Amino acid sequence: LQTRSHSVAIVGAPFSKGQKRRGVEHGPKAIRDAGLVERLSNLDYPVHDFGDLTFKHLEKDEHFMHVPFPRTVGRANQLLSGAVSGAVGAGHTCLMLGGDHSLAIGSVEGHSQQCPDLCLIWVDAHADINTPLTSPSGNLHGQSVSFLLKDLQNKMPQVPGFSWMKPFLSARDLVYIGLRDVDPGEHVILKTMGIQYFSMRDIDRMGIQRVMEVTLDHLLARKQRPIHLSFDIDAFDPSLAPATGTPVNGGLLSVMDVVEVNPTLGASPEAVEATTSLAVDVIASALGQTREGAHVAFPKITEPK
Ligand code: B3U
Ligand code: MN
Ligand code: MN
Repeated sequence: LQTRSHSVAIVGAPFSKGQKRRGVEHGPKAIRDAGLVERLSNLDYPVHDFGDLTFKHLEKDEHFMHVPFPRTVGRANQLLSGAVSGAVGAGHTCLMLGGDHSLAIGSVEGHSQQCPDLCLIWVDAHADINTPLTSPSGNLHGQSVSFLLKDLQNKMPQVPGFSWMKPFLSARDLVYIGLRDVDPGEHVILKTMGIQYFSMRDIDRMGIQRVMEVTLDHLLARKQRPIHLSFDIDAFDPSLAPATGTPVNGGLLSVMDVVEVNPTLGASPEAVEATTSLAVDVIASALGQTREGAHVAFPKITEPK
């Protein structure tokens, strides 16, 4: 029997300018329509849905090198940062629904306003750690982590739109899970900075249970602290689902991002529904749903009259 100490705040971020395909801005609606609020309520969480943020596309927003929409992405993240900071400051566990993964810049930054000692678990097929100078595509959703890391500061150019923030995260406060598509420049960054990561191959070899043990040991052995879980749906492999369940056991999950759900890319309505219900499953297991079911309050085994 368990009552939740935390409430969950939902922040929708319908934004897609961190990459070139449109459609991912419909992610928040698609995930809500897949029954998110009901699932969270079934887990006994008080849910506060803050609705969707409204993002502006800035008129004058020339490329920076080959990076499209830098000011628009910077401004969106500044707005999101304030929303996440507000939700965490009010005592909620914050669930950020994207939108593309460039939004993690603002989400993690806003979280750090309230919890400067946070650590970051990045579940993704990609490392999203290109700098504008190493990025093959220019897309900011493949560069989010480079904006957060103190240790990369001297490799980062001044990107217009991001003067409101400073990098704050140490390389040792970050662990990747699920990598399977890393660019050459990213690989050098991971290796030279000594960042802990588990590729899909590592998960096959070690098993997800062991991967989570090592991850949490790496991040929490020195001290218990809030966890930011940034979950890119393109990471998804059924073996990763149990991984989301672990941080909550210690009650440490503080902010979770669920990003890159693009309902316009599904080949059929069934394919779209498969992805959105996967997103809801991942959120529910991150928030404590277990295989044996939800721990809703159930005071007494019913007796026959
Ligand atoms: N690493 C590549 C590709 C990529 C990153 N994230 C996604 N794709 N989804 C890049 O563009 O930086
Ligand atoms: Mn990503
Ligand atoms: Mn990805």
